[in-house]
Amino acid sequence: MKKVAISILLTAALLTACGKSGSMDHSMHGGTSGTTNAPSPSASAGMDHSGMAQQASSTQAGNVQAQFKLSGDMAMPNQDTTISIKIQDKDGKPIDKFDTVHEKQMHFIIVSKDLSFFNHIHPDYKGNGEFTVTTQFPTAGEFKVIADITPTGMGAMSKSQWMTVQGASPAQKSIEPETTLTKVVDGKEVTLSFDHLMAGMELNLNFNIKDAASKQPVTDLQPYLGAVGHVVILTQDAENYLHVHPTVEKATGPDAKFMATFPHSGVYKIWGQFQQNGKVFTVPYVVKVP
Ligand SMILES: [Cu+2]
Repeated sequence: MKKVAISILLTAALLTACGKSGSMDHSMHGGTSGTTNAPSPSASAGMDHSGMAQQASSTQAGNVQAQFKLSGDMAMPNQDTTISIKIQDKDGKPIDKFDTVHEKQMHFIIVSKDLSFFNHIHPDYKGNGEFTVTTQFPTAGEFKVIADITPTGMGAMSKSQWMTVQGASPAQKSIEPETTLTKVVDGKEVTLSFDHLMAGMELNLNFNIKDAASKQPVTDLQPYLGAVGHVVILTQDAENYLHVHPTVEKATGPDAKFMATFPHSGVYKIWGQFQQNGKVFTVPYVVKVP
């Protein structure tokens, strides 16, 4: 009797936790620490799915696994590489229904180990739990691939895997926190600000976008993936993936506002993606969260 009561209590607590972050589609995923998912130099790209990040969260992420596989034997820099992502339950049975979130059933992020390379693409759904995407890696070395999905009824979650691209890796760039969060990309001057920058609580991010030459506010942003923009945040080690959502979806600039929760203090890289004149531009930042 007592056991039943405890389990009901636990369920209630979990439901509450879900409700809180569930209202924001992918608000934040990922356990905060202890994911030992270090790249193994010998592992050929993604053949080993045992090292995949199992990120605990308020979703049913623990009941879902992803197998990342290359169609060929190995990944080479600057060559078309097809990756298959199979989504299964914990018994290996395909999960075949996915919610469309921000116009896609899967958002797929690729970053280099030093986070200097970022790519955000959308695999095609082949049915029966399998997605595929063809892309190119820019260099040799370690890359993290992250699949962001919402299996129907199971909540938003992300699954990731380190992949090795063959050849001699270029030198790693250092990831230094920036004090000035103003960047110029593709003729736009974009300034990131926070209402309060601290770990463990929800905060607001604002991207203010000007024309870099005229300093005039940009007011003609176009919807990108159904919203004013798309923001991805990763911890410095790429182990934690935060997916952030706009607070005002239909904005057109000069401000683009988002909400996120940094799970712990540390260094994070943030990519804001926006669209103007039919072209997407990506603005990166590195911040230290106290
Ligand atoms: Cu996407």
